[in-house]
Amino acid sequence: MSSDDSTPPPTSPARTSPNILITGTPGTGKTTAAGMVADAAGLELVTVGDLIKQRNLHDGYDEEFDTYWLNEDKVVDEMEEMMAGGGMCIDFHTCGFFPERWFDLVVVLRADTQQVYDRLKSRGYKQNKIEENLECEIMQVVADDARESYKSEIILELTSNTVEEMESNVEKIVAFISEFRSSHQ
Ligand code: DAT
Repeated sequence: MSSDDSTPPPTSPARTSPNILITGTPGTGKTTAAGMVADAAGLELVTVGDLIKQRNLHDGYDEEFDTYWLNEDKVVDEMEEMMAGGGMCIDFHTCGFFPERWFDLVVVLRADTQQVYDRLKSRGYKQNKIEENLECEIMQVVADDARESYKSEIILELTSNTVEEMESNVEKIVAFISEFRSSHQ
């Protein structure tokens, strides 16, 4: 064996617990699933939308769409240190700007447009914001972003229309985490 064989590639840092990204259009169930995964597997949960508001990682507020203008550089700088040790469960509705090296599994949640509509409506979203998100789900914007940004082997696309699907999704993700931990000790 040459000495090079023992050097891990720079894209595979020696994490003993994985970093998981749970992404998808708003209303697909990310925050619910991420909370369940973090609880069940003992990962630290970061809801990036909350982090952006709490630490001002934005470029102001967009009145029309009732949202903050994301400052990607500020978010990445803020999260870099917390991602370094592994064991993080990240929840955000867009994904391509995160460094590829951060994640061991990228879960893209999908839901039928009727489900997304009902969930966003009951959250009190304005009509234009609901429509924008429905179009995003129909056009598979987040799934395409994930495919362009991460290796296909680490992407898991899961539907989340029912509570049963959500529970089964959480089980799959938790199984991945257990497997990762036993093979990275
Ligand atoms: P997101 O974080 O993607 O915006 P959420 O986790 O806040 O979505 O879920 C929005 C609402 O829908 C919330 O009331 C929980 C519910 N929900 C999420 N996933 C579901 C599922 N698979 N089945 C039934 N309800 C679900």
